[in-house]
Parts: sequence; C-alpha cells; structure tokens
Amino acid sequence: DKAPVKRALISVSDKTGLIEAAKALVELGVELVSTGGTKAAIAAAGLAVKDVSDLTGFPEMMDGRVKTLHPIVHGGLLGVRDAPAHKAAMSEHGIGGIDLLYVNLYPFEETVAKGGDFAECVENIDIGGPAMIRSAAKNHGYVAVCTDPADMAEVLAALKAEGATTLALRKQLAARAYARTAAYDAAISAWFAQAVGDEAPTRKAFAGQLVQTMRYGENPHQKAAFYRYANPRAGVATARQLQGKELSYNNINDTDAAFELVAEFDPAASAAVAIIKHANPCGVATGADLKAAYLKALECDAVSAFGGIVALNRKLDGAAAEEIAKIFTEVVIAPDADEDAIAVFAKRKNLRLLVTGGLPDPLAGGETFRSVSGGFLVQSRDAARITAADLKIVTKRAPTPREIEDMLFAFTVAKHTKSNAVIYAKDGQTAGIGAGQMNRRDSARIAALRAAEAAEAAGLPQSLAKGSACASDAFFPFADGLLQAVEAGATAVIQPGGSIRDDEVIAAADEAGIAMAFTGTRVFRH
Ligand code: 93A
Repeated sequence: DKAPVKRALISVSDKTGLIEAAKALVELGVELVSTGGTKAAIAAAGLAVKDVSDLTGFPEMMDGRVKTLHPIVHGGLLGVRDAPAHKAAMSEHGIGGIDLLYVNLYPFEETVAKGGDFAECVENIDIGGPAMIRSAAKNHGYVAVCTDPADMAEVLAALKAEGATTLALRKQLAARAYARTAAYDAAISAWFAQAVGDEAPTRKAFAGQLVQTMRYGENPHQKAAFYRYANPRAGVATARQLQGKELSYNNINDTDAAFELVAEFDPAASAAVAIIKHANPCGVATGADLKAAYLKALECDAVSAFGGIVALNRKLDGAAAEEIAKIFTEVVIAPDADEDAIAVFAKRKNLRLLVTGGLPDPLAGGETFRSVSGGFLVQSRDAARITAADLKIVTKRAPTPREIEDMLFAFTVAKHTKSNAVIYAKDGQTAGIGAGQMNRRDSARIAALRAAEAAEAAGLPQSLAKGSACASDAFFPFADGLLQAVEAGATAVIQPGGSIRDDEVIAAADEAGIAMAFTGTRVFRH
C-alpha cells in the first residue's frame, strides 16, 4: 500500500510555504509541474519546474478559467496504475501519472469577507482546483492530495522517512480533501443564496438527506425541515413511523430528548420509560416490565404527561400500550413494538408510533450543534456516564447501596434535564423534577412541590421525595439548595461538587445527617 512520488502537480493561490515545499520535493527527486503563477514563483526560486501547458499542449486560456481542465491532467490523477485498461489508455494518450497534488483554491471566502462585488466573487469561484482535488482524492489508492501546508508537511515527512506515502495516510488526506471542497462549495452556495435572496439552496447544502419538510417549525410562522446524516446512528432520524399524523418540529425535538434519555438504561437490566414535555422529562422510571415502569413514570407528574412523548427502552408490548393509550399521548418511540401493542394503538389514530430497531448508544461520540447569531457552536456529545466507582463520598454518613442506586438514577435524569436541574428519585422512579430555572433553589423547590402533589394525587400519605436521593446537575453554590432538598425528604444528595463553598454545603449535609457524593462531572444542558 506504499506509493512513491515521482511527479507532483502544484497549483496554489496562497503561496505561503510554497518554496520550502517545492525545494523539499525537488531534493527528494520529485518532478514538479505547475500552473502559471505557481510555476513562476517556483522557477524564480531557481527550482526546476514544468508548466502544465507543456504537458497538455494547450495554453492557459479565458483569463485562467481553463488551465488544468484537461484529460492529460485528470487522466494522470485518476488513472488506476495497475489496471491494464487504464495503463493502456495512459500510454496510448501519453498521459503520465501524477502521484502528488498540492492545491489551495481561489480565495473565494476571503473575497466575500472583504466585500468583493458580485462579479469579483464569481471570478473567484475555483473550478479546476476542486476538480483536481476531487480526482486525486478519489484515486487515493495511488495519489496523495494536499490542500494545506499541514497536509504537505505530513507527506514530506512520510517521503523523507520511507520514500513513500502509506494508504492510511492517503485515505486521511482524501477525507480532508473532500471536507475542504465541501466547505468551499457550501460557502459558494450560502453566498449565492444570500445574493439572490433565497434560503432554499442553503438548506440543500447541509450534509444531510431530507427526511421531511414540516408544515411549520417551533411556531406556525417558522418554516422547518428535518434532515438525516448520510451515515446516521440509530435514533429518531432513522425511526420508522408505523401510524399517526405527520411529526411536527416540536414532536421530533421532544422525541429525541425522550429517546436519548431512555437509552441510558440498559434494557437487559430493566425496562425503562421516559415521559417528556417541552424537551424536559416529567417522569422517568425503571421497572420489571414496561407497564410497571410506565405507571411509575406517570405517577411522578400525570398532569404534565398529558400530550407528552413516551420513550421506552424495550420492545413495546400490549400491556404497556394499554396503559399508555389511556391518556392523550403525542408520540411513542421504542426499539420495536409487538403485534398486541400495534393492535392497541390502531384504535388511537392520532397517536404517532415510531420504532427504531435499536437504541442510540449513550456513550457514542459525535457532535452537537447550536446556531448563534452569525455562526454556530459545535461540541462533542455529552457522553458522560457516572458509575458508583466515580463517586466521592464527602459526608460523615456513607450512602446505602439503595441510596447509591437512586443517586445514579437521579443524576442520569438530571443529565437530560434543562439546567438548572434538580431531581428527586427513589426506587428507580423520579419523585420530583425541577427543570430550567434560573436558580438552583427554585429548581429544588419546584421538584419538591411536584413530589408532594404527585403523592397527593396518588392518595399517598407522604411526599414521593420522602427518603429519596436528590441530584443536582451542577454544584450547590450555597447550602440553601441542599437544605431545600433535605426539607423535601431527601436522605442522599449527588452533585458535581467544586463550589468554593463546598465546605459549607458538606457541613449542612452532615448536620442534617444525610449522605452526599460528588461526581466531579457537571451535566449542564441548556
Ligand atoms: O479558473 S480555474 O477554475 N481553472 C482551472 O483550470 C484551474 N486550475 C487550477 N482555476 C484553476 N486552478 C487554480 O488556480 C488552483 O486551484 C489555484 O488556486 C490557482 C493557482 O493559479 P496560479 O498557479 O496561476 O497562481
């Protein structure tokens, strides 16, 4: 899989580092071929270099619009070196192989950024450069393609060390090359779309496959569409809808929140159900079966569950479906559904049933995006997973094994709840959820209120939070939030720790006789 480099084609608009690279290649015995300006620069440094025109027998023409767009160039980049028919074509037409391509493109993005007029921007759309990059990258089996000085440095290092590039390196370079041409074309289409006042081309430019256009977005005056990555992981974007109305923008957003949450619970260990409203959980529970888990999840906040999204971590069965069908539910999502469940839901025409064939991997990598005015934020997925081994017990009293289970359960739910998140949980059931508040004490208070009201609705003598574990997605900055949890009935607290007032908070916990553990990991979600 080693490929030596006998001939290199260099065509660069940004000539930074060009001479150094050309010199290094010449020293390695590589023959250089270049386009007009690049050739002039290399020749001026006293290095031997051929003109592309000498190869093609055609001059650069039409203001340079046509200089490398020729079968001699593309045949040299695309020819499969050990395919007999390709070899024959190369010798018949006098096509010599090009083993290394170094191209950077006309400065389109820079021209737009500096406010170039329409004609100037159009003239800076590079055609021949991307064509060569794409040819070379396609033929990575034999050709190394570089689109920036860092790529060149890697290739030079490989040539110096081994006199050849490895297939692994050439594949990496090809992947980067296509990312570069994709970004370049995305920049062109975004600029063009803006210039002609049409947003549709921008949507087309997303590296995704259109799943559906929605009637509207988060609100009726907003337009919306749903895309799937070219290579999606299991989840909402790959789900099959078995029945019900078309999914709305908010349905999809909420369903994703529900499914990502329920996927945290290993289906082999227990059944798990999450009920979501406005992208926040209003009830989460595990149980021996889905019906038991659903009833526990529902008990947490049956009022909010109305019109919610229900996600399950196991194949939906008839018994669970019967319970779910008792109240109005927008969407149900599960890895699969059995015949009984499908029969139960068939009577509920409006209920949307989605099956995915699997659960999203909570530990998977990948990125999440968020737009900001004039740009976007990218971060790696929150794949944090806290286990008992990660906990640092900071109080005099250590948590019991049962408390530890409740703590981990509550912290997992907190990870999927908008900040500030405070969760009370007991016996694999959320007892109270406080989400999306501007201060942690309010979240603790709301969670306590929910726990008390849920108990009242269920006719229980004491709050669901009695004897619960309390999770906080970030540290308690003061003791007041913790005291709120103690007052609600929590006997154990799990939180990241790391406040400058940790000592105060720990002292308050000790005084109240509760157990507390630090995770060292914060799980904000905004
Ligand atoms: O106008 S082009 O799209 N037509 C071409 O055939 C072509 N071949 C290379 N632009 C073309 N290039 C670009 O010229 C390269 O991508 C590079 O950015 C630039 C280098 O030109 P020069 O060597 O004359 O400075």
